[in-house]
Amino acid sequence: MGTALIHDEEMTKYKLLWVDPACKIEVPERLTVTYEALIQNGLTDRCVSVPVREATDADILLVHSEEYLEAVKKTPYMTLEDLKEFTLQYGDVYFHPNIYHCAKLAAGAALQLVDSVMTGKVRNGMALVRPPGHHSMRSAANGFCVFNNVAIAARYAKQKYGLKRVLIVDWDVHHGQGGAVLVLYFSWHRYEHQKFWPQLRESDYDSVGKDKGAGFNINVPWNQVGMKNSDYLSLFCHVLLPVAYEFCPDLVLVCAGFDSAIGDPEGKMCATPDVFAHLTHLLMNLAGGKLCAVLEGGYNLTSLPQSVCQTVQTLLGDPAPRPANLDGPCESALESLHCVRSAHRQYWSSLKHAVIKSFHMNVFFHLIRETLLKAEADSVALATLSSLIALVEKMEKNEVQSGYHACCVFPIRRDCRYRFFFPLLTCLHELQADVIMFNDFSSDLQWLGSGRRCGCSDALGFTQAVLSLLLPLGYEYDPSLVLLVRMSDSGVCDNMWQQLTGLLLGLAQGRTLVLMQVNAIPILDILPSSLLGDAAPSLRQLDAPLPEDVEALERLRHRLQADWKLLQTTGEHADAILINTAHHQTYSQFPPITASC
Ligand code: Q9C
Ligand code: ZN
Repeated sequence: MGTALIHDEEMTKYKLLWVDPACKIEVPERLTVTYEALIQNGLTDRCVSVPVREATDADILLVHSEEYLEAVKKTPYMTLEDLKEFTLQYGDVYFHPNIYHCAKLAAGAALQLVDSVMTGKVRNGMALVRPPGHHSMRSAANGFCVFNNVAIAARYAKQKYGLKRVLIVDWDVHHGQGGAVLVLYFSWHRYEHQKFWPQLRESDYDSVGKDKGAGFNINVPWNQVGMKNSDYLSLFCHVLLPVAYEFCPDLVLVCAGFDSAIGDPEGKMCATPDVFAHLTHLLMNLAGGKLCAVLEGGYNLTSLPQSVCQTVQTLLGDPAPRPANLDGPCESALESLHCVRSAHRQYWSSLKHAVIKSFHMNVFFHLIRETLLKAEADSVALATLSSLIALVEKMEKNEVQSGYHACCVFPIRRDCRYRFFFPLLTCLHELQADVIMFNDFSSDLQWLGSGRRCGCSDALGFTQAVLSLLLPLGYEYDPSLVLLVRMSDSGVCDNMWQQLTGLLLGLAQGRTLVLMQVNAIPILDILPSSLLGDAAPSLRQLDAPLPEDVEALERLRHRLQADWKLLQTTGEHADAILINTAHHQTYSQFPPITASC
């Protein structure tokens, strides 16, 4: 369906006109090098180019006060001295005679992107804008930002298209101040126990939103610099994605700041540009694929363009590169992860069981491998295996990226040349259980959900198992091929299958092989499209999973986390962390408008 790219050279036509060390990194080259890199990589040609427009007063007033807008309107006519003085009333921002024009274009670009996605002209897209937006408040410029582009876009989308649920994912390294406007706002940010700019108490994990908005503000404070790919991906798997799937957004907006990438002078983090391919991919099956990314920060002129290219390439449907050195989250990240999950467990059923710490280990796990290995002896299985090998060889030669194969038995063999990764879904009648088996040939991992409830009635339980168990395992295992087995009696509904397939395409550079039992006919129509990267249909709002299922899942995750670091959600010293929910002090300069959900 296409990917929109919005860019206009006009937004490079303002800059800092005086000496200010705090602002010198926000330069026009940020946009020029980024756009240049997109051209070099042939990505501009593959995108649908959408023109910018100026946001109207009415658009801007969706978020900002009239007094503030009127004040900014005067800046094009100010002298240098007046501009300097005007700037002084705000923090870490500068004005220029052309910045009002650019700020209108930046907000307008975000709105054009929303329109292109909501009218179905494209599936998703990215807007390259200056000035950024997420720090600006109702009546104040701040942190290089004049108007809050994404907050305006969110309100506009709700108003114009009647959307109920908008998810804003702010992966910029700074805490955005404008997210209070609505809906579900997720932000991770360099915090260092409130030592880092903007040093707000309200950026901490226990600021969860107020009144009707409680639980809709998810803050992840990074209390150390140097966070890596593993830290980012575990946050996605164990916090953002479970909540996002439960929230079930109609639209996903990304405050796409790349100062969270390696080499950035502001962020001082160590995540590599390719992690943004995965962050993007993991969001692309929400909201039926409707995702709008709007540039925010990013000041390293090498990692910024590389990260934007990774993002756009993924939006276009290219397979994400194998994630580099996922060695598990660091202790400080785990502490943040644990605190966020604890602070939000009362609002999200997917996090309800987040703080279970000790278990009775007498839960029994059925071994099913023997059952499956019996298939090896079967000649039909061997025939199937040879056609599979032919498919896999094609994949190895890059002739095909993914494939599917219908068969009646499943040849599971130990002696293959590949690091196989088997998420295997089945329903074993004699055991009365749904089974998810992750087989790495050295350990069998199974989650047994309750067998009585199958299909979409337990979609949330299934989703949680996929997000918090299967995905992190998959990322850490780093398979060269994903083999996905669907038995006819798996009891998992088609939508869920498409979600699962879509999410797993982020592994193994998209090399996914689906095996289906032949009588699973209905899936034949839809599977190829999810293998080709089409967005999975949204799951609609899901019922809470059965507590015993979530507990079983948590127990399993707990048992396995000694071997699989990406499954961890608490640090070694987790018991010593004091969850402080007694802070009710807020610092909001931006009157929160109660979330309407
Ligand atoms: N070294 C955006 O990324 N300066 N704005 C902080 C601490 C403000 C960043 C100074 C940084 C604003 C959109
Ligand atoms: Zn930033």
